[in-house]
Amino acid sequence: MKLPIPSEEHFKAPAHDERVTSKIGLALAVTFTTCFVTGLISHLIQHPPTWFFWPSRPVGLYRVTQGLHVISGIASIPLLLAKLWSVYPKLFGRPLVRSLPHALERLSILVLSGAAFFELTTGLLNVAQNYPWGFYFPQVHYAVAWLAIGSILVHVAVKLPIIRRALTRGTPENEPPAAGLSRRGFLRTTGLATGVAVVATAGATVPFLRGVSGLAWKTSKGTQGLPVNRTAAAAGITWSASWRLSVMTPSGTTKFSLDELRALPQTTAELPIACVEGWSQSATWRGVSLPALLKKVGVAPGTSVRVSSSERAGLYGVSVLPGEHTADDLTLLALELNGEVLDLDHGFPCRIIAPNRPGVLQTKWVTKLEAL
Ligand SMILES: Nc1nc2c(c(=O)[nH]1)N[C@H]1C(S)=C(S)[C@@H](COP(=O)(O)O)O[C@H]1N2
Ligand SMILES: [Mo]
Repeated sequence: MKLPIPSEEHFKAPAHDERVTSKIGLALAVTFTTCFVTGLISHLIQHPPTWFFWPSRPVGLYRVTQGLHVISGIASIPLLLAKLWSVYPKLFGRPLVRSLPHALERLSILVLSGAAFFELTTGLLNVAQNYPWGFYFPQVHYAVAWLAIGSILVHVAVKLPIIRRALTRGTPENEPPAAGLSRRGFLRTTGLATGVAVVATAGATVPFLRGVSGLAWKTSKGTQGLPVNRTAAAAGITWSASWRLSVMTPSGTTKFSLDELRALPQTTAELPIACVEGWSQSATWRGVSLPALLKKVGVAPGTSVRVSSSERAGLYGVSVLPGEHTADDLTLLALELNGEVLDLDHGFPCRIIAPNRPGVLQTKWVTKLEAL
């Protein structure tokens, strides 16, 4: 028996109505734009061009932008699936290609869906700290983000007349009730699925949702009440009493033993670790304030400083503190966490903790500071 090939005309369910597609598209535009902008901010902080400025206050701003990045990304997943469901009958539109503009439009939708899907799945796997690929995630995720946002802009521009028509047209008075799930039902289900996805994961970064987010895998259960991303064992870190911190300036190198650092005035600060992988948590840190340490070796606070750790391999053993941060008294070379000497997993003997920065730049196991 030969099955009839369905055509676009066979799909009459209300979920495929252009008003549904447009409403979900509007929600998707909001979540995707939020995700793009916050992702761009995160990228710029980690790879700052000369024109870029990121303040050191408010201390939790990055925690908010990166939290929004992950939450808007997660919200986009059910929205994208619903949108694709809503428009998939178009796949059966015949003829396949009507004209050159039509062919281009179809191609752009292919690029758009592919790029959006790629961003959402790689982002989700990144949040789950699962890297089943051979490429360097941040670069590829960043490059494809431009592809996605560019094709979204083209798509919206091309569809603007339909979107406008669909969003301004009310429900006709005498519309016959359609079979199956209603338009409103489909929209409500989509909204519910989006809400559930967000609530299930947002506890990784939103404190009051911690108890209800079943999928918030990083919690305060880590050592000293704070999750650990890379353990000392994984980073191959051991410590010996001969450890010294080297502070290098144009006029020479000063070395500090751990006891000498402990003897300096100590500052306490409540600061979050906000990991680019989507979890964040606040903690109480205590240590030597960086501007004070710089003054001690004759360097003006506000000079940028390269921080190196004793980690030989790995991508996160070195970071650069920009001037805004080396001038801020809350930027610490921390020796204590939540009232205890830093655990080796949190960077013993000392680590950088600075306000309003991505976790990946909060270098642990510091051995060297260089005034640049
Ligand atoms: N030397 C070094 N510092 C590092 C890392 C690392 O791999 N090596 N990981 C960073 C990342 S990605 C994060 S989120 C924070 C986590 O700090 P925690 O383990 O104390 O919570 O440390 C940062 N500092
Ligand atoms: Mo991180």
